[in-house]
Amino acid sequence: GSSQSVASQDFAQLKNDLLLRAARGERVERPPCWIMRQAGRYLPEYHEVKNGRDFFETCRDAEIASEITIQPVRRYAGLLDAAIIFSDILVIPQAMGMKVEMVEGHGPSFPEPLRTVDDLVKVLDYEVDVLKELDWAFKAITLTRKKLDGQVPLFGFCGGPWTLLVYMTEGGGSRLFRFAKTWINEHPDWSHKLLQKITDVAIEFLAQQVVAGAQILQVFESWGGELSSDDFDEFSLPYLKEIAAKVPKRLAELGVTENIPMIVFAKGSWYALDKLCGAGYNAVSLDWLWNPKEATKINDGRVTLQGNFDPGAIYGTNENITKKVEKMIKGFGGGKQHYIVNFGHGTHPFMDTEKIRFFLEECHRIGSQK
Ligand code: 1CP
Repeated sequence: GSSQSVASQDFAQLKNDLLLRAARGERVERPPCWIMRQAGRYLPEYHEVKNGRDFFETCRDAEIASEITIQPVRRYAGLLDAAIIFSDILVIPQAMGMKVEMVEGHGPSFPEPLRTVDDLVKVLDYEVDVLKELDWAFKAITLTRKKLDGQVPLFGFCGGPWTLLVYMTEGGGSRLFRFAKTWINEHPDWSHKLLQKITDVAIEFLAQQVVAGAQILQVFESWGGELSSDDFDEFSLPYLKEIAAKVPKRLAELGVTENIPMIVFAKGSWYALDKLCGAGYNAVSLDWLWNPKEATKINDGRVTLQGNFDPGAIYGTNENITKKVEKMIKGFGGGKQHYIVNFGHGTHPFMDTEKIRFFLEECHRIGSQK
């Protein structure tokens, strides 16, 4: 608690606040740039530091997690306008008492997913002490913020409640969503109880990440697009709104006086863009399926839009990247207001780091044009 607030006063002055200004809706000299999943996977220096160690062990080691977080900022010096703490959305289920393993080359796996009402009741009854269970995450954030020395702001993040319900019930990534869909269609009331519990933990987790040193927050509702529009309105949107409404209140209680920008990414939930623009977030992140002009029209100047370069275009030629960057930035109105450059989803392990550099350079060049 209070020792962390004291520590936050020792942080260096932020030298590059472009992303915070753009997220708050101010006019900027060029659009800020960062990439979803910029830390890890495709970076050789990540695999070197990770050195075959278990994924969550790596996250829990503040020295290693902070090093991995800073690697892309160092490699792409001057091209990235934010860092994102190296961690995972599945640390909330872990804090809620569930076991989660990261299987090398496969992804997350829960040995005991929630399949019966009894399983679910156990999780509902588990008392979560966020500060204690996620203590390692706060330490990693504080150390990273210190090491960043004000170069760029640091993102804290969490998973959206529906996306976390999917992992907790499916036991990992999914194609059919058999178990998650069974829960919401057979037991909507129990599903809501779980979503509420996840939401409560997410609010505290996000607020405490800020106390520890995070300067901007993103909520990843990565499986949003698996819900119908009506089901999104029932099982995702209310919880995303609650997070946006309650994090600032919790921050005020914790003595944080700055206005911390919040971004929501609901992958695949195209039908919900209008509602998401009014959900209380400063910015809405878009997947690459969106036509920037259409999204800009629907937004109508309410929030900042973030996105939405097709990560797959990194596999193509430089000429093709240039053409697509140009279309994207122009489509979002030129990028001087209400826009943050990002991928429409994360990097892949096979991506060429020099192509990503070229992408970032082009975003700077084209985004700076009058
Ligand atoms: O670079 C960064 O963005 C910082 C760290 C970060 C973030 C923000 C990681 C590290 N994961 C995440 C978020 C995350 N994790 C999301 C939301 C964003 C998205 O949609 O991509 C999701 C869905 C997860 C779950 C997860 N963790 C997956 C996806 C599995 C599936 O179901 O498709 C995977 C493969 C992981 C492992 C993971 N997390 C992060 C990394 C670098 C890795 C790969 C681990 C490795 O191979 O070493």
